[in-house]
Amino acid sequence: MKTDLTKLLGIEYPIIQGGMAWVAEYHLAAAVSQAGGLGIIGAANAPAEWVREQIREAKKMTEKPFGVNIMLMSPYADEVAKAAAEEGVKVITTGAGSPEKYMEMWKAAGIKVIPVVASVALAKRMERCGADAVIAEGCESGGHIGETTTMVLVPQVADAVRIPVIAAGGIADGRGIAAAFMLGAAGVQMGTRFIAAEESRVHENYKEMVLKARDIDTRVTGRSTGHPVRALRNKMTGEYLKKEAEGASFEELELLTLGGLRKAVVEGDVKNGSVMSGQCAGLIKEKKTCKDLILDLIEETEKLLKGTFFYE
Ligand code: TUI
Repeated sequence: MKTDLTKLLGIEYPIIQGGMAWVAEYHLAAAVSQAGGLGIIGAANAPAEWVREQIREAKKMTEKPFGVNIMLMSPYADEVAKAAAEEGVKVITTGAGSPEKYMEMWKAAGIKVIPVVASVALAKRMERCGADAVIAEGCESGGHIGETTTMVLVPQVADAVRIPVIAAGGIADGRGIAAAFMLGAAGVQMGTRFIAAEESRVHENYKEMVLKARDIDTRVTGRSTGHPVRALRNKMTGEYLKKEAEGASFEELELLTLGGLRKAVVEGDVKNGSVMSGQCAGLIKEKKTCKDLILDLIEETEKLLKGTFFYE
């Protein structure tokens, strides 16, 4: 399947795996790249040494391109930005901020830079400062989110920039991918769907919770603090939202989430931890290997697109 995105990155299928904190480690990233998509190692809040090690391990598992996601709110963002360039990573995606100050260094190293944006204004700014593509991420996504849905963000970003647009947020099957193309995207980024991949090292309790989730099971905490985060509803989100409604301070609320993602992903504490997930969890019913998942997604997408174009 050829699109402007597969051509830009030299990959077989226009599917990027989200750079999820704690979840997107090298086993998952290498499996996605081996299957013809673009795997991503999520640097999240980790120091540069951890990221270097991850990149080296991924290279042992695949010769295909993979990327690193740099979470710009991380205290280690500067050193990780430099380390990723030194390790010869082919693609960098960024989240939770603007990567303008690293752009010159990354472009000089020949890296394809793809920032995640949640608004048209940031998409335009990213194109001006040399981004190769943008990921337009709607608020159906898990984790840290913006205000606008995928359905309305993607076509507005596609109208505003000439570089390829990748749709993210709410996409978990071939119908979502086909819809993203209709909205003007050249590819998709999927996060939650890959949590339930066989190769993902996420705790079984977390995977089970994603597989069992229904349409209405996510909650957004932190709207009042300016750090909205979407996760599956549990004891933690219940307590958080109650405290938030009572006007609790930022510090008190932070105590409830601090280390919460690690608790859920690594320890499997899906009651007190933060089980970050997109709204599309309700669409995900089974675990699959990355290879089966990507091949099934592409087959379903192609079938739908053919149906669309032959319709009279
Ligand atoms: O970054 C994400 N999703 C994330 S990061 C993350 S780590 C975390 N852990 C605990 C608490 C908080 C975060 C979990 N999920 N997605 C990409 C994304 N970027 N979504 C929205 C944005 C965004 C928002 C505003 C990007 C830029 C922006 O404004 C930048 C500017 O300067 O205007």
